[in-house]
Amino acid sequence: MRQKLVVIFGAFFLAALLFTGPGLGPAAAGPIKLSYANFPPAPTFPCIQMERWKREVERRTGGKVVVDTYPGGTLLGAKNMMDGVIAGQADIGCLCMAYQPGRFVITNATSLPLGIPNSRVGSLMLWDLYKKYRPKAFSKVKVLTMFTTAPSNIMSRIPIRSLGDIRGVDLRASGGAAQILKFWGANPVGMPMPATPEALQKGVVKGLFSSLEVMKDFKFAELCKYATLTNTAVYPFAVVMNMEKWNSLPPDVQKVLEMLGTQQSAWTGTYMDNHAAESVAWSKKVQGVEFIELSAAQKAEWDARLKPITEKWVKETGAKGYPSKAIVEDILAFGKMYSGL
Ligand code: 3IO
Repeated sequence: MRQKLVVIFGAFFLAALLFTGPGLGPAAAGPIKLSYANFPPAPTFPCIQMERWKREVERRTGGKVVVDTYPGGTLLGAKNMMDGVIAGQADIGCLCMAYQPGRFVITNATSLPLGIPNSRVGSLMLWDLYKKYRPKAFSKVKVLTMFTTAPSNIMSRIPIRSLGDIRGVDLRASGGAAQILKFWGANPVGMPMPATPEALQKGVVKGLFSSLEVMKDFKFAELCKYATLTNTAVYPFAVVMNMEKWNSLPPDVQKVLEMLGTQQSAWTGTYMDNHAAESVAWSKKVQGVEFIELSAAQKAEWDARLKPITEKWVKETGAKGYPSKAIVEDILAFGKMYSGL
Protein backbone atom coordinates (compact mmCIF):
# COMPACT_ATOMS: atom_id res chain seq x y z
CA MET A 1 0.00 0.00 0.00
CA ARG A 2 2.64 2.40 1.10
CA GLN A 3 4.81 1.56 -1.94
CA LYS A 4 1.84 2.17 -4.25
CA LEU A 5 1.30 5.60 -2.73
CA VAL A 6 4.94 6.49 -3.22
CA VAL A 7 4.70 5.49 -6.88
CA ILE A 8 1.49 7.51 -7.38
CA PHE A 9 2.88 10.61 -5.69
CA GLY A 10 6.09 10.18 -7.61
CA ALA A 11 4.17 10.05 -10.87
CA PHE A 12 2.21 13.22 -9.96
CA PHE A 13 5.39 15.04 -9.08
CA LEU A 14 7.01 14.10 -12.37
CA ALA A 15 3.93 15.09 -14.35
CA ALA A 16 3.86 18.44 -12.55
CA LEU A 17 7.48 19.03 -13.51
CA LEU A 18 6.90 18.04 -17.13
CA PHE A 19 3.68 19.92 -17.83
CA THR A 20 3.96 23.20 -16.00
CA GLY A 21 6.73 24.24 -18.37
CA PRO A 22 8.37 27.63 -17.97
CA GLY A 23 6.28 28.43 -14.91
CA LEU A 24 8.66 26.27 -12.91
CA GLY A 25 12.39 25.84 -12.92
CA PRO A 26 15.12 28.06 -14.32
CA ALA A 27 13.13 29.25 -17.39
CA ALA A 28 10.99 31.37 -15.08
CA ALA A 29 14.08 33.39 -14.18
CA GLY A 30 13.81 35.71 -17.19
CA PRO A 31 12.82 36.37 -20.79
CA ILE A 32 13.93 34.35 -23.81
CA LYS A 33 17.09 35.99 -25.16
CA LEU A 34 17.93 36.01 -28.85
CA SER A 35 21.21 37.26 -30.28
CA TYR A 36 20.95 38.94 -33.72
CA ALA A 37 24.12 39.45 -35.78
CA ASN A 38 24.54 41.92 -38.63
CA PHE A 39 27.54 42.70 -40.84
CA PRO A 40 27.43 46.44 -41.71
CA PRO A 41 27.61 49.47 -39.35
CA ALA A 42 24.65 50.40 -37.16
CA PRO A 43 23.38 53.44 -39.15
CA THR A 44 22.95 51.43 -42.40
CA PHE A 45 19.63 49.98 -43.57
CA PRO A 46 20.22 46.28 -42.68
CA CYS A 47 20.75 47.40 -39.06
CA ILE A 48 17.89 49.93 -39.08
CA GLN A 49 15.52 47.11 -40.07
CA MET A 50 17.10 44.87 -37.40
CA GLU A 51 16.34 47.43 -34.66
CA ARG A 52 12.79 47.79 -35.95
CA TRP A 53 12.33 43.98 -35.85
CA LYS A 54 13.73 43.86 -32.31
CA ARG A 55 11.28 46.56 -31.14
CA GLU A 56 8.32 44.83 -32.77
CA VAL A 57 9.20 41.39 -31.38
CA GLU A 58 9.74 42.73 -27.87
CA ARG A 59 6.48 44.68 -28.00
CA ARG A 60 4.39 41.94 -29.59
CA THR A 61 5.60 39.28 -27.12
CA GLY A 62 4.99 41.62 -24.19
CA GLY A 63 8.64 41.39 -23.13
CA LYS A 64 8.68 37.57 -23.19
CA VAL A 65 11.47 37.82 -25.79
CA VAL A 66 14.49 40.12 -25.62
CA VAL A 67 16.63 40.60 -28.73
CA ASP A 68 20.30 41.57 -28.32
CA THR A 69 21.60 43.13 -31.54
CA TYR A 70 25.21 43.00 -32.78
CA PRO A 71 25.76 45.43 -35.70
CA GLY A 72 29.04 46.10 -37.50
CA GLY A 73 30.24 42.49 -37.77
CA THR A 74 30.93 42.28 -34.03
CA LEU A 75 29.42 38.78 -33.79
CA LEU A 76 29.45 37.52 -37.41
CA GLY A 77 30.75 39.08 -40.64
CA ALA A 78 29.44 39.41 -44.20
CA LYS A 79 30.71 36.07 -45.45
CA ASN A 80 30.29 33.77 -42.43
CA MET A 81 26.78 34.92 -41.49
CA MET A 82 24.90 31.89 -42.82
CA ASP A 83 27.31 29.28 -41.49
CA GLY A 84 27.64 31.13 -38.18
CA VAL A 85 23.88 30.98 -37.65
CA ILE A 86 23.75 27.31 -38.68
CA ALA A 87 26.50 26.61 -36.11
CA GLY A 88 24.67 28.61 -33.43
CA GLN A 89 27.30 31.36 -32.98
CA ALA A 90 24.36 33.76 -33.28
CA ASP A 91 20.67 32.88 -32.98
CA ILE A 92 19.73 35.20 -35.86
CA GLY A 93 21.75 36.70 -38.71
CA CYS A 94 21.16 39.12 -41.56
CA LEU A 95 23.00 38.33 -44.79
CA CYS A 96 23.42 39.74 -48.27
CA MET A 97 22.94 36.78 -50.60
CA ALA A 98 24.95 38.44 -53.40
CA TYR A 99 28.15 37.77 -51.45
CA GLN A 100 27.67 34.00 -52.07
CA PRO A 101 26.17 33.86 -55.56
CA GLY A 102 26.70 30.12 -56.03
CA ARG A 103 25.06 29.25 -52.72
CA PHE A 104 21.73 31.04 -53.11
CA VAL A 105 20.97 30.36 -56.76
CA ILE A 106 17.19 30.82 -56.78
CA THR A 107 16.91 33.92 -54.59
CA ASN A 108 19.91 35.57 -56.28
CA ALA A 109 17.96 35.44 -59.55
CA THR A 110 16.25 38.58 -58.21
CA SER A 111 19.41 40.53 -59.04
CA LEU A 112 19.14 39.76 -62.76
CA PRO A 113 18.38 42.93 -64.77
CA LEU A 114 14.60 42.43 -64.77
CA GLY A 115 13.45 46.00 -64.17
CA ILE A 116 12.43 45.81 -60.49
CA PRO A 117 11.46 49.46 -59.89
CA ASN A 118 12.03 49.90 -56.16
CA SER A 119 12.83 48.22 -52.87
CA ARG A 120 9.25 47.71 -51.73
CA VAL A 121 8.36 45.82 -54.90
CA GLY A 122 11.70 43.98 -54.83
CA SER A 123 11.30 42.95 -51.19
CA LEU A 124 7.77 41.58 -51.49
CA MET A 125 8.66 39.88 -54.78
CA LEU A 126 11.70 38.17 -53.21
CA TRP A 127 9.70 37.04 -50.18
CA ASP A 128 7.04 35.51 -52.46
CA LEU A 129 9.74 33.83 -54.53
CA TYR A 130 11.24 32.31 -51.37
CA LYS A 131 7.86 31.06 -50.16
CA LYS A 132 7.03 29.55 -53.53
CA TYR A 133 10.31 27.69 -54.09
CA ARG A 134 11.53 27.06 -50.49
CA PRO A 135 15.13 26.72 -51.79
CA LYS A 136 17.27 23.90 -50.35
CA ALA A 137 19.95 26.50 -49.56
CA PHE A 138 17.82 27.47 -46.53
CA SER A 139 16.85 23.98 -45.31
CA LYS A 140 19.14 24.21 -42.25
CA VAL A 141 17.70 27.50 -40.95
CA LYS A 142 14.36 29.15 -40.25
CA VAL A 143 13.96 32.11 -42.62
CA LEU A 144 12.36 35.04 -40.78
CA THR A 145 12.13 37.56 -43.62
CA MET A 146 13.73 38.72 -46.86
CA PHE A 147 14.07 42.09 -48.58
CA THR A 148 16.06 43.78 -51.33
CA THR A 149 17.82 47.09 -51.77
CA ALA A 150 16.49 49.75 -54.12
CA PRO A 151 17.84 49.41 -57.71
CA SER A 152 21.58 49.96 -58.12
CA ASN A 153 23.27 53.02 -59.58
CA ILE A 154 26.89 53.94 -60.29
CA MET A 155 28.56 56.20 -57.71
CA SER A 156 32.03 57.29 -58.77
CA ARG A 157 34.95 59.65 -58.29
CA ILE A 158 35.02 60.31 -62.05
CA PRO A 159 32.03 61.26 -64.21
CA ILE A 160 30.54 58.37 -66.19
CA ARG A 161 28.34 59.84 -68.90
CA SER A 162 28.51 57.13 -71.54
CA LEU A 163 29.46 53.50 -72.20
CA GLY A 164 32.77 54.94 -73.43
CA ASP A 165 33.43 56.49 -70.02
CA ILE A 166 32.74 53.25 -68.06
CA ARG A 167 35.05 51.10 -70.17
CA GLY A 168 37.73 49.42 -68.00
CA VAL A 169 36.87 51.43 -64.85
CA ASP A 170 37.36 49.55 -61.56
CA LEU A 171 33.99 49.58 -59.80
CA ARG A 172 32.97 47.62 -56.74
CA ALA A 173 29.91 45.35 -56.83
CA SER A 174 28.92 41.81 -55.81
CA GLY A 175 27.02 38.92 -57.36
CA GLY A 176 24.51 39.71 -60.10
CA ALA A 177 25.35 43.40 -59.96
CA ALA A 178 29.01 42.64 -60.75
CA GLN A 179 27.91 40.69 -63.83
CA ILE A 180 25.96 43.76 -65.01
CA LEU A 181 29.02 46.02 -64.70
CA LYS A 182 31.00 43.54 -66.78
CA PHE A 183 28.47 43.70 -69.62
CA TRP A 184 28.76 47.49 -69.63
CA GLY A 185 32.52 47.12 -70.05
CA ALA A 186 33.59 48.08 -66.52
CA ASN A 187 36.01 46.05 -64.43
CA PRO A 188 33.96 44.76 -61.48
CA VAL A 189 35.80 44.27 -58.20
CA GLY A 190 33.97 42.03 -55.75
CA MET A 191 33.89 42.75 -52.01
CA PRO A 192 31.23 43.08 -49.30
CA MET A 193 29.94 46.58 -48.59
CA PRO A 194 31.83 47.08 -45.29
CA ALA A 195 35.16 46.76 -47.15
CA THR A 196 34.21 49.43 -49.68
CA PRO A 197 35.03 52.67 -47.79
CA GLU A 198 38.69 51.67 -47.50
CA ALA A 199 38.89 50.46 -51.12
CA LEU A 200 37.51 53.81 -52.29
CA GLN A 201 39.78 55.75 -49.98
CA LYS A 202 42.88 53.92 -51.17
CA GLY A 203 41.89 54.16 -54.82
CA VAL A 204 41.58 50.37 -55.27
CA VAL A 205 38.25 51.19 -56.94
CA LYS A 206 36.97 54.36 -58.62
CA GLY A 207 33.43 53.86 -57.42
CA LEU A 208 30.71 51.38 -56.64
CA PHE A 209 27.43 50.01 -57.95
CA SER A 210 24.73 49.81 -55.29
CA SER A 211 21.61 51.49 -53.95
CA LEU A 212 21.93 55.26 -53.39
CA GLU A 213 21.19 55.39 -49.64
CA VAL A 214 24.87 54.42 -49.12
CA MET A 215 25.92 57.89 -50.39
CA LYS A 216 24.70 59.21 -47.04
CA ASP A 217 24.98 56.20 -44.70
CA PHE A 218 28.63 55.42 -45.61
CA LYS A 219 29.40 59.05 -46.55
CA PHE A 220 30.45 57.92 -50.04
CA ALA A 221 29.22 61.32 -51.31
CA GLU A 222 32.33 62.87 -49.76
CA LEU A 223 34.51 60.99 -52.29
CA CYS A 224 32.10 60.10 -55.09
CA LYS A 225 31.01 63.41 -56.60
CA TYR A 226 29.17 61.72 -59.49
CA ALA A 227 26.30 59.29 -59.72
CA THR A 228 25.09 57.79 -63.00
CA LEU A 229 21.44 56.79 -62.79
CA THR A 230 20.92 53.37 -64.33
CA ASN A 231 18.36 51.94 -61.89
CA THR A 232 19.38 48.37 -62.48
CA ALA A 233 19.59 45.29 -60.24
CA VAL A 234 18.58 44.98 -56.60
CA TYR A 235 20.65 43.15 -53.97
CA PRO A 236 18.72 40.42 -52.09
CA PHE A 237 19.00 39.95 -48.30
CA ALA A 238 17.78 37.24 -45.90
CA VAL A 239 17.29 37.11 -42.14
CA VAL A 240 17.76 33.57 -40.85
CA MET A 241 17.49 31.85 -37.47
CA ASN A 242 19.27 28.84 -36.03
CA MET A 243 16.91 25.87 -36.49
CA GLU A 244 17.34 24.40 -32.99
CA LYS A 245 16.71 27.79 -31.46
CA TRP A 246 13.58 28.16 -33.58
CA ASN A 247 12.34 24.71 -32.51
CA SER A 248 12.94 25.58 -28.86
CA LEU A 249 10.63 28.64 -28.98
CA PRO A 250 7.11 28.36 -27.53
CA PRO A 251 4.34 28.30 -30.20
CA ASP A 252 3.01 31.76 -29.30
CA VAL A 253 6.44 33.30 -29.84
CA GLN A 254 6.88 31.38 -33.11
CA LYS A 255 3.56 32.79 -34.24
CA VAL A 256 4.65 36.38 -33.54
CA LEU A 257 7.80 35.86 -35.61
CA GLU A 258 5.87 34.19 -38.44
CA MET A 259 3.37 37.07 -38.55
CA LEU A 260 6.22 39.56 -38.88
CA GLY A 261 7.78 38.01 -42.02
CA THR A 262 5.81 39.83 -44.69
CA GLN A 263 5.34 43.01 -42.65
CA GLN A 264 9.07 43.32 -42.05
CA SER A 265 9.77 42.81 -45.74
CA ALA A 266 7.33 45.60 -46.70
CA TRP A 267 8.52 47.90 -43.89
CA THR A 268 12.16 47.55 -44.96
CA GLY A 269 11.31 48.16 -48.62
CA THR A 270 9.43 51.34 -47.80
CA TYR A 271 12.15 52.54 -45.43
CA MET A 272 14.83 51.91 -48.08
CA ASP A 273 12.94 53.73 -50.84
CA ASN A 274 12.35 56.79 -48.68
CA HIS A 275 15.86 56.78 -47.31
CA ALA A 276 17.46 56.47 -50.77
CA ALA A 277 15.50 59.59 -51.81
CA GLU A 278 16.71 61.44 -48.68
CA SER A 279 20.27 60.38 -49.42
CA VAL A 280 20.06 61.75 -52.99
CA ALA A 281 18.70 65.09 -51.73
CA TRP A 282 21.46 65.31 -49.11
CA SER A 283 24.17 64.35 -51.63
CA LYS A 284 23.07 67.12 -54.00
CA LYS A 285 22.51 69.83 -51.44
CA VAL A 286 25.23 69.23 -48.87
CA GLN A 287 27.86 67.40 -50.92
CA GLY A 288 27.32 68.91 -54.38
CA VAL A 289 27.11 65.52 -56.09
CA GLU A 290 26.17 65.59 -59.77
CA PHE A 291 23.47 63.06 -60.71
CA ILE A 292 23.94 62.09 -64.34
CA GLU A 293 20.80 61.04 -66.20
CA LEU A 294 21.03 58.90 -69.32
CA SER A 295 18.99 60.00 -72.32
CA ALA A 296 16.23 57.63 -73.50
CA ALA A 297 18.43 56.53 -76.39
CA GLN A 298 21.37 55.89 -74.04
CA LYS A 299 19.20 53.99 -71.57
CA ALA A 300 18.00 51.74 -74.40
CA GLU A 301 21.62 51.14 -75.40
CA TRP A 302 22.71 50.36 -71.81
CA ASP A 303 19.74 48.02 -71.29
CA ALA A 304 20.38 46.25 -74.60
CA ARG A 305 23.88 45.34 -73.44
CA LEU A 306 22.34 43.39 -70.55
CA LYS A 307 19.96 41.26 -72.64
CA PRO A 308 22.28 38.22 -72.82
CA ILE A 309 22.64 38.05 -69.00
CA THR A 310 19.18 36.66 -68.27
CA GLU A 311 19.21 34.42 -71.34
CA LYS A 312 22.56 32.97 -70.27
CA TRP A 313 21.36 32.53 -66.67
CA VAL A 314 18.22 30.67 -67.75
CA LYS A 315 20.26 28.33 -69.94
CA GLU A 316 23.08 27.63 -67.48
CA THR A 317 20.93 27.36 -64.35
CA GLY A 318 18.41 25.22 -66.21
CA ALA A 319 21.22 22.85 -67.16
CA LYS A 320 21.95 22.42 -63.43
CA GLY A 321 18.39 21.20 -62.87
CA TYR A 322 16.72 24.40 -61.61
CA PRO A 323 13.34 25.51 -63.06
CA SER A 324 15.13 28.63 -64.29
CA LYS A 325 12.55 29.80 -66.83
CA ALA A 326 9.73 29.61 -64.27
CA ILE A 327 11.84 31.48 -61.71
CA VAL A 328 12.39 34.41 -64.09
CA GLU A 329 8.70 34.41 -65.07
CA ASP A 330 7.70 34.46 -61.38
CA ILE A 331 10.06 37.36 -60.62
CA LEU A 332 8.51 39.34 -63.47
CA ALA A 333 4.95 38.40 -62.46
CA PHE A 334 5.43 39.19 -58.74
CA GLY A 335 7.18 42.42 -59.72
CA LYS A 336 4.21 43.42 -61.87
CA MET A 337 1.73 42.51 -59.16
CA TYR A 338 3.43 44.64 -56.47
CA SER A 339 3.92 47.49 -58.95
CA GLY A 340 0.16 47.52 -59.44
CA LEU A 341 0.49 46.73 -63.16
C1 3IO B 1 24.26 47.24 -48.55
C2 3IO B 1 24.97 46.40 -47.73
C3 3IO B 1 25.24 46.80 -46.45
C4 3IO B 1 24.84 48.04 -45.97
C5 3IO B 1 24.13 48.89 -46.80
C6 3IO B 1 23.86 48.48 -48.08
N1 3IO B 1 23.20 49.12 -49.09
C7 3IO B 1 23.17 48.33 -50.18
C8 3IO B 1 23.80 47.17 -49.90
C9 3IO B 1 23.90 46.12 -50.86
C10 3IO B 1 25.10 45.41 -50.84
O1 3IO B 1 25.26 44.53 -50.06
C11 3IO B 1 26.13 45.75 -51.73
O2 3IO B 1 27.13 45.06 -51.61
O3 3IO B 1 26.01 46.68 -52.54
